[in-house]
Amino acid sequence: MKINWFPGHMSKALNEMKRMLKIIDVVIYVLDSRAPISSVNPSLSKLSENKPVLYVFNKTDLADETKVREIAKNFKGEGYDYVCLNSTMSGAGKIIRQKIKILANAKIQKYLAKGVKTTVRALVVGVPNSGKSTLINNLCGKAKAVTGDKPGVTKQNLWLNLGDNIEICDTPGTLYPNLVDQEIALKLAFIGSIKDVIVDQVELAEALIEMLIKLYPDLMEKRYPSCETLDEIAKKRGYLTHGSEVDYERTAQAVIDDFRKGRIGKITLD
Ligand SMILES: Nc1nc2c(ncn2[C@@H]2O[C@H](COP(=O)(O)OP(=O)(O)OP(=O)(O)O)[C@@H](O)[C@H]2O)c(=O)[nH]1
Ligand SMILES: [Mg+2]
Repeated sequence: MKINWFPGHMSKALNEMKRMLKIIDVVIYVLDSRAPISSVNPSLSKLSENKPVLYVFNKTDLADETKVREIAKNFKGEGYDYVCLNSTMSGAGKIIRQKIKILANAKIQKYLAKGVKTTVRALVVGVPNSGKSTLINNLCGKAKAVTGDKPGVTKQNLWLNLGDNIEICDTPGTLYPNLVDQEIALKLAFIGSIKDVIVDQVELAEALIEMLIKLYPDLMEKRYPSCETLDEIAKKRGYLTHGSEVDYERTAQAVIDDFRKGRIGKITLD
């Protein structure tokens, strides 16, 4: 199985983001804490290399917090910083506002010296489904951006005024033209960043089980006692077709869904 997903709207979105860069003061880079390193997209990193960046380790409620904090520590330095949060929690936006102001402080002070209160413009980027639109709605205090439990929901840029002299732009989730590293591709597929219809769900679930048994054996044993394969999980749960054959598709969906909903536990795969 070779996983790659780079539809036309992503290429268009990346080009548009490049064009917009000159009016952007801060990039808000939303990562999925269940696979934070894999959700660093080289195209987006290149785009933001000369801008202050706030890395948002999102979906911490579903992730292995100790591991996330360990990884996140490396995302702080001159001109860049991070926060770990759950965008569905009310109040999570407050810390983002503060960090935007700190990262854009040079511009704010420059204008203040001339007696002008300038507007700070932030661009929210990230792989599909990482929670960009949810984060923006949290910042707005209203559901202004469309969100959804699948990748590719946002199709075009959306500028919103947050008040307090901050404007923010939601963008479509983007991947990159050639997902060479198939381990990264798998992790992106596990977290729902790659459209399910283009990935064989049975192979995906088998790969997920194999990876989780290595990394989180106790959580797997708790969720699927004495099972190490899709076959065993299917039989134990009675997921069989009418002819009493194992229903691999149904079992695969159940396992992937268990992982995505956090039912196996709080997991981070890098
Ligand atoms: N548990 C949990 N779910 C979240 C969090 N943030 C977002 N979600 C959910 O993740 C899904 C995707 O959220 P969106 O905000 O639409 O993601 P997006 O990055 O805008 O996605 P695209 O527009 O497709 O790139 C939705 O079902 C959200 O409810 C979070 O911190 N924790
Ligand atoms: Mg979106």
